[in-house]
Order: sequence, then structure tokens, then C-alpha cells
Amino acid sequence: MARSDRIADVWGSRTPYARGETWPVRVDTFLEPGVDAADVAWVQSASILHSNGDALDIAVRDGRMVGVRGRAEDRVNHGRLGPKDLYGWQANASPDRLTRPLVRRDGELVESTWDDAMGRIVARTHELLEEQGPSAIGFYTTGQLFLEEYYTLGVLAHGGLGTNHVDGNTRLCTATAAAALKESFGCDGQPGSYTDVDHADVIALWGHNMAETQTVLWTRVLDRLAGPDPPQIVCVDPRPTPVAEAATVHLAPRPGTNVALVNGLLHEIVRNDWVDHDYVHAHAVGFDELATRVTEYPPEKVARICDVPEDDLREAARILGTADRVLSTVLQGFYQSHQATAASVQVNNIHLVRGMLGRPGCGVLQMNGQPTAQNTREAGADGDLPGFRNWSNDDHVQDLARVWNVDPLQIPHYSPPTHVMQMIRYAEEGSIRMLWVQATNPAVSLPELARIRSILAQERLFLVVQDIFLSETAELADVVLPAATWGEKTGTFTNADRTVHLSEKAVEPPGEARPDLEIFLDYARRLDLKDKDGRALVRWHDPESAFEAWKECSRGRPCDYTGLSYDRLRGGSGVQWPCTDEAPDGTERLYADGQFFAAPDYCESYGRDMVTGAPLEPTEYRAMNPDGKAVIKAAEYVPPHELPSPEYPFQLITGRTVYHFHTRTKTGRVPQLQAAAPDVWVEVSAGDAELLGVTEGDLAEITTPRGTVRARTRVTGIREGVVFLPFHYGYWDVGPDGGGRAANELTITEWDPASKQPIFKTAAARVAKVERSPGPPSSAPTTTASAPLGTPATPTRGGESALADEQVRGAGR
Ligand SMILES: Nc1nc2c(c(=O)[nH]1)N[C@H]1C(S)=C(S)[C@@H](COP(=O)(O)OP(=O)(O)OC[C@H]3O[C@@H](n4cnc5c(=O)[nH]c(N)nc54)[C@H](O)[C@@H]3O)O[C@H]1N2
Ligand SMILES: Nc1nc2c(c(=O)[nH]1)N[C@H]1C(S)=C(S)[C@@H](COP(=O)(O)OP(=O)(O)OC[C@H]3O[C@@H](n4cnc5c(=O)[nH]c(N)nc54)[C@H](O)[C@@H]3O)O[C@H]1N2
Ligand SMILES: [Mo]
Repeated sequence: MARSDRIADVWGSRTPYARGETWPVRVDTFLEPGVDAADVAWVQSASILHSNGDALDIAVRDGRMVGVRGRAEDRVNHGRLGPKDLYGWQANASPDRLTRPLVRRDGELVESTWDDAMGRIVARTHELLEEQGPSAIGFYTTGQLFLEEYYTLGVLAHGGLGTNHVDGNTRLCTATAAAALKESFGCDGQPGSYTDVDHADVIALWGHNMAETQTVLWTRVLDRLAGPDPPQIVCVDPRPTPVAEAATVHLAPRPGTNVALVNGLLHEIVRNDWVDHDYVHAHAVGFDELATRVTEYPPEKVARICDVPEDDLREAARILGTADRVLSTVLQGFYQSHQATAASVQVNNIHLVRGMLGRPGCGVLQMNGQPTAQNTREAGADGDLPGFRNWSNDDHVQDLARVWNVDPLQIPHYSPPTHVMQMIRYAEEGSIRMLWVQATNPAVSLPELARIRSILAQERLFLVVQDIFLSETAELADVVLPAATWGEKTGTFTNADRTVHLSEKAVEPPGEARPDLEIFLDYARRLDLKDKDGRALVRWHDPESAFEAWKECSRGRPCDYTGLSYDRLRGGSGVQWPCTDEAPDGTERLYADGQFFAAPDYCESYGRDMVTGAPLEPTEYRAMNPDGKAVIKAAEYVPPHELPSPEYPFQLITGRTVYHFHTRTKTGRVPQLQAAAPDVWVEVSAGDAELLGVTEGDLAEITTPRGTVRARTRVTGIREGVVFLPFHYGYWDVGPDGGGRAANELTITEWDPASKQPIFKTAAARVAKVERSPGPPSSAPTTTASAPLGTPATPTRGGESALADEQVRGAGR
């Protein structure tokens, strides 16, 4: 047993292993001081602070959470936990938790009863249905609830009320993952598996700072790197992330040039004929068009567009083109960009042309970000239809109507589901008049916050916010519903490699807080939603019965859960879907047999034009892909919408640090995490710092056409001409006049045409010095991508209060 400060030592100690071996077990534990592991009850769960799905047990003593321990037997983490997993649970017991419903009375939010709060929501719902119909009502949900909750919401919104205005913050997060998988493979669902890390000889990370955002998966990579025959790493990121530090080749392109970059790599792969022609011929359509398209992207030209060294580009292409087993992971550096889907699809294309799919070590992970985002998409709470049914295929709508026992016309499918930026627009115009927000904080996380605030604050919009804290968004609400959360309720969720985990209730929620599922069930009951035979539409009453209902809905679809049950998920490891009678242990890799979910009658989507976003007609799809093969879709590079100018000479990008989760409602209330990254900073390159006359710690002002943020300067190895702001800092802990620290004051109201994902990673900005630092350095973490150049004066440490245990065991599963 070893003890270490896991704020300072983010990834813990190495357990090296060789290619093809099993990743050793290392069990990480963090308990409150004075608590003995022998004196607690352990309750099974998984992490809710990222998409990795780290399995853990919650330690409970005297009805309180007192710690966590990684689950040795789980396929995802083999016992390991990251910093947010280890310390984050403490937020549950924060004294700031909402404990009673609040309603707005004479302009003020005041405490009320559940009956009053729900009564107001139901009354408003009836009024609006009568006056305008279901199009007056929108639901904006999340990637942080449980599967059972999303499914219930999907049923009541689509099948009950009949509104098409349902989306999740997954739109900001992994809408592009879904879109890119649909374009290439006809359907959502990750082809790859985390065990591909064990077998790969090249791992390519495309706009993905895995070291900070999926720390345990990165630990797996580090352990391969420390072993014999380590994989080569290709990193594409404009910042010197820990991934870049570990890379064989680090390409640091100009933000917003990803399509040009991957086209350049494909150019080399095709030109050198590193193509698996047998695979392409048997399993894909569209190769010729790609081969023609990429002739326009020779390395010399791409090197100029992206401003990367030509030799590095060729070297990366050679590594990818000659490897036997390539694993790719794609995330926000690709997704939150103006050509998000087009760029992510080009990564799929590398795998298709090289025949790198469905074999150990050959995976694509179009990553998820949020812990339960996969379920939002599966269950249709992102506006799509449940079970990856195709909204433009009438047979699929019919089939769903059968499952729900409603008239097919009751399920809106006249147009694509309304994405959240469109819902915000409808609220601005006044056609959406009630917006029910659950487990997301749009007053901090949506782009162009001045606009968002003014829309959410309108008198004529009835805003319901269901949260565990009085977030910036809740402060604008007409009704606030206090939710019970992870650890206080039971349910399932699915991580980025399709592993389903059960999370059991460990403790009672505070005060009158209720599980989100109960809130939805109560709403459906009060509205008296009926099926076509006059029976209750929502016929379940608790998590397990909701799960059973979902299983039926998933039957025969790609995300088939019918082989799972709560009992099956208890005790051992999580299980990957599809899990059926034929595959009772789940399915490690999709498309192992080169068969895709892309047949015209079965696919989730007919695809879109990646430049205009227009959906393809069923007949067009059938003509292009009659046999349901994978689709190789070429794309041309288009420059970003807002380019640097003399007035705004920098490119602004935004993103994450390892210690915080999103808008910090939880991690900002955890002492170890908050102390590690207490306030906003701006990353500037050494050359730019000199031009601007700023040094480490100086207060700077960052301005775009939308607004201004003030932040202390951190001088780093970021590429020149680019500045970075973390988006974690809202205003709940800086007092009422404390705007001006949220990155989204600066971002633009624009999105990728195909996935509708907003662009958080390119805007033109200007930077100016405000004042000299009273004393360097800034409080930005020194352990991560924000590390200062040279040796830090005050390295990030957690100290005594952050000591956690590690226990390395022999071989794992
Ligand atoms: N610690 C922590 N972990 C998290 C989260 C968290 O808030 N904190 N959130 C979770 C969620 S919901 C998500 S979605 C994931 C996100 O996980 P990531 O996508 O890994 O995180 P980001 O920091 O948003 O962006 C990744 C990288 O994109 C780079 N980038 C910016 N612009 C470009 C570009 O034009 N091209 C390329 N190639 N790269 C670019 C940035 O420099 C950044 O390092 O993390 C999950 N895990
Ligand atoms: N500039 C910029 N903006 C971004 C991004 C970026 O990289 N840059 N990333 C985008 C991405 S990928 C994401 S995922 C979003 C995240 O943006 P948000 O979803 O707005 O961020 P969170 O802070 O996770 O908000 C979740 C809310 O749910 C509450 N909550 C937590 N658990 C529960 C629960 O069990 N029930 C209920 N009812 N409420 C709960 C929390 O208190 C919190 O208020 O931000 C997006 N915005
Ligand atoms: Mo996300």
C-alpha cells in the first residue's frame, strides 16, 4: 500500500505492461481522515464526473458518504481513480445543496412546497398546450442524469406532449460524436473498446487532452508507454498538453484547420498506397471520391494552412499509414469547431481505408465527454428517437409507436429534432414559452452569455430549472426543483466504450430533494398522460421498472440491452452493449465482421451534407449505399468563420483543466480541487507575452466582439497567436457583480452545420494588459497543459488533505 498526493501526482504510479497483456490492477482509495476501510459499508457505483466510466464503490458510515474506492474487477479502470473521482464526491454534502423547491414570488425566489411548484409547472403546461400546442414547450436536458431518467423524459416529451423541442447539453458536448458515427457507419455507437489501448501500436489523439479529461484511460496509455514495445503517440492539439509531451509526433495546428490537416494525412496514405483495398472493396463505399478529393491537399499546402512543419505531417502520415493496429480518439478540439463533423469523419476515413476496425487495437473512439451522454443519445433525450431509430424512416416511427402504444402521428417526426441553439432562438422570438432545464447550467456553458442571460431572464419565458445547487441558471428561473443526485438515487449509465454500469443509492438526499426520475414520473402523473387505449403512458414507477421498459424499447436495435438486468450488473464488472441472449457477456467491438448498422432499412440516419447540414433523402441514401456498407465521405476544408484581424489579432480557444468539472458547481465546492485551480487564467505564448508586454501573473483583458474577460496571465508553450481560457469559472462564488470571468462571455453564436454543435474553439480576440501582478505567478495549475515555462515557483500540490492510497495487485481480469 502506497500513499500519495493525487493532486500533485495526477495519474498515480506506473504499472507497466506489454502489448497484448492484461493491464495490472491498482486499487485507488480515498477516505475521510480517521475513517477505517473496515468500518464502512461499500455501495457500488461509477464516476459521474467524465465519460470514462471509472467503476468505484462509495464508502458509507452513519448514513454519510465518507470516501470512494476503485473497483478492481471492472474492465474499465482495473481499480484506478482520477483526482475528480477521488475527491469530487464531497460536493454531495455541501451546505449549499438545494433542499426545497423555490418559486418566484414578487420577483424573488422563495421556498415553497413540491405541490405548489409542480402545480405551477402543470398549470403552465396546460395553458400553453391549449393556447399554442406542444411547440410552446421545450426541454433542455443533460449528459449527467441516468438512462432511466432520459428514457422517461423522452417518452413523456415525444410520446406524451408531442413536442419536437427536446435536446441535451450533449449538443455542446458530443453531438459530433453521434453525427460522425452516423455519417460513416449509419448509426451512433462506438466501434472501439478501451482494451484497444492494450493492443495498439499507434494511438492517435485528435483534439483530445485525454491526460486531463479521462485521466484513468490516460494512465492505461502511460502504463503501455512504460512497458516493453510501447505504442507511438500522435497528438493533434495547439497546446502543449501532457498528451503532446508524451507524443512521438505532436502536430499543433492553427485552430479550426482540422479538415485540412487530416486531408493532408489521407493524401499521404493514398499516395503511398497504404490502403487496405480488400477491406475497402468488401466493406465501404465512397473511396474513389475521397482519393480524388485528397489530391488537393499535398503536405506543402496543408503545412501552410495549418502552420505545421511539413516533415512532421509526413512523419505522422507514415506512422498512421504503416502501423498494424491504430487506435484513434477524437474529442472537443475537433467537435467544437466549424467543420466538426467533416473533420471527425476524416478520422473514421483513415480507419476505413486502412481496414483498422473491429480488431484488437484497431478502434475508433469518437469520444463522449459527459458521464451519461451516451444514454441521452440512446434514449432519445437529445431529440433523436429512442433506440437509434431513424426519425425520417416511417417504419421506425411506427415501430416506436407500437412500443409506446400511441398513434404514430403523436410522435413528432416532420423535421429533424430542434437543436438547443435553435430552441434558444425560439425562446428569443417568443414561440417557446416554457423551457425546462435539467442538470445543465446554460447561463455559463452556452456561447455568447450576454445574449443567453437576456433570453433566459425574459418575463414572458417560464423557466424551470432542476438542479442540485442554485446555479447561475437557477437564479433566473421561475421555478427551481431540488434534485437528488448520484449516490442518492439508483440507475444505470453507459460510458464512452459502451460499458453499462449500475449506480446504487448510498445515502439519503438532503432535505426534500427528489431523484430526477421521481420528478418526471410525478409530472407525467399530474398531466395524466395516456396511451391510445387510455392506459397510463408511463407505466413504470421506479428505476428498475424504467430499465425494464427501456430494454423492450432497445430490443433489436444496435444498442440492445435485453441481456442486461440490475442483478446482472451487480457485483462484477460493467458490461458493454449490445448485450443479448446471443451475446450474454456483451460485445467488445462493433463491426468485427465488417457488417455495419448502415442498411437503408435499419440505419439511424441517412446522413447529411456536411457543408450545408441538409439531411439526405431516403432515396439518395439507398442509391448511394444499397448494401449498407460503411460510407467514406470526403470533405473540403473551409476556413473558420471568424479569423484574426488587426483589431482582434489572436485566436481564442477554450476548454478544461484536470481539476474542475464544467461550471464547477461541484468541483468548486471540493476543497482539494478548488485549491488546485481557484480562479480563471489565460494562457499566452512566450513570444506573444513579450509583444503584449505581459509577464506571468499580470492581469490581462481578453476581448472579442461579444464581451470581455479579465484573467491572470500564464505564459506557456501554447502555439503563437493562440490564447486559451478555461471555461469553468462562472460567477456564483465571486459576488453579484462578478461577470467577466466566464469564457463564454467571448464565444460566438455559430455551430457546425451537420451536428449543430456550437463553436467553442475558435474566435478572434484581442488581449491587453490591465495591471502588473502584485507578485507572480498566476494560480493556474502547474501539473498540466497550463504548466508555466521553466520551473514553477509554486507547484500545484494537495498536501495532507489529498493523500490517497494505491494498492497494486497481480494480474487483473
Ligand atoms: N477534468 C475534466 N475532465 C473532463 C471534463 C471536465 O470538465 N474536466 N468534462 C468532460 C466532458 S463533458 C468533455 S466533453 C470532455 C472534453 O475533453 P477534451 O476534449 O479533452 O477537453 P477540452 O479541453 O475541451 O479540449 C481538448 C483540446 O482541444 C484543443 N483544441 C482547441 N482547438 C483545437 C483545434 O482547432 N484543433 C485541435 N486539433 N485541437 C484543438 C485544446 O487545446 C484542448 O487541449 O472532458 C470530460 N472530462
Ligand atoms: N467555452 C466553452 N463552453 C463550453 C465547453 C467548452 O469547452 N468551452 N464545453 C461544453 C461541454 S462539452 C459541455 S458538456 C457543457 C457543460 O456545461 P453544463 O452542463 O452547463 O455544465 P455543468 O456544470 O456540468 O452543469 C450541470 C448542472 O447540473 C447540476 N447537477 C449535477 N448533478 C445533477 C443531478 O443529478 N440532477 C440535477 N437535476 N442536476 C444536477 C449541476 O449542479 C450543474 O448546475 O459545456 C459546454 N460549454
Ligand atoms: Mo462535454
